[in-house]
Amino acid sequence: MGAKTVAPDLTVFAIGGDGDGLGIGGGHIAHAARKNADIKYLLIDNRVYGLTKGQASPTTPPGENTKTSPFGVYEDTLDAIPMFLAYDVSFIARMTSLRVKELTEVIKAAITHKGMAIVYILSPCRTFPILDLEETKSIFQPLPEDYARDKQAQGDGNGVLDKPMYTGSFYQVRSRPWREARSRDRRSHAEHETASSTRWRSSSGVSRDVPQAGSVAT
Ligand SMILES: Cc1ncc(C[n+]2csc(CCOP(=O)(O)OP(=O)(O)O)c2C)c(N)n1
Repeated sequence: MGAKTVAPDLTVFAIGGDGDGLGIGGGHIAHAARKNADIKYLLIDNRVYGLTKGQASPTTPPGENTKTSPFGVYEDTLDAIPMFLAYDVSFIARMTSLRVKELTEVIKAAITHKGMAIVYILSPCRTFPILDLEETKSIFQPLPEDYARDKQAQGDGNGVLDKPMYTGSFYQVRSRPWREARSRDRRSHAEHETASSTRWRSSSGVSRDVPQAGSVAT
């Protein structure tokens, strides 16, 4: 969000894994979503903490043996799509790295979208093959044409273990103001207020003197 703030004309991507986006740094998504920051987040899910050599992540399926689950994962799996819907992320899509052309189209749509876009990409890891390559190829199906791309769809067949696993855009809100526009409007409003009055007024009606620019508050 910092990069977008200083260079609003840039298309800004954030790219990370399931461990990063849903575990270690998962708390950030809620806040980027409520600001509707105009960033494109590619969350690449290989169902494991790969770089650190194979620990269970929030999306490692139950029963899977990993470095941190020698007797098999016993937790339930985190379902990212319903979570993004609950956060009101304004563009949500799921695709797989095994379908490069469709993935390219989804990423293009995410770039065109004004506001926060998450492209959730299922991507089997060759070193820690929790997502089996052939199985992954066979379980994906395009989202049905009549799929309701609204909040009613929350949690409905979008689970991380559901089969078939649908790919495509689950949700898109076009009319919500995005963070950079809101902050620009807010700033120009505040500058106008400051120019016309030296008194600060809270929304509850309390007011007090505000020092002029360059003066020293006592
Ligand atoms: C706050 C924090 N904790 C731990 C790490 C160490 N770390 C670096 S990569 C990584 C695994 C990330 O896994 P994932 O996001 O699933 O990506 P993958 O390596 O599988 O592509 C961890 C735990 C870190 N970089 N930052």
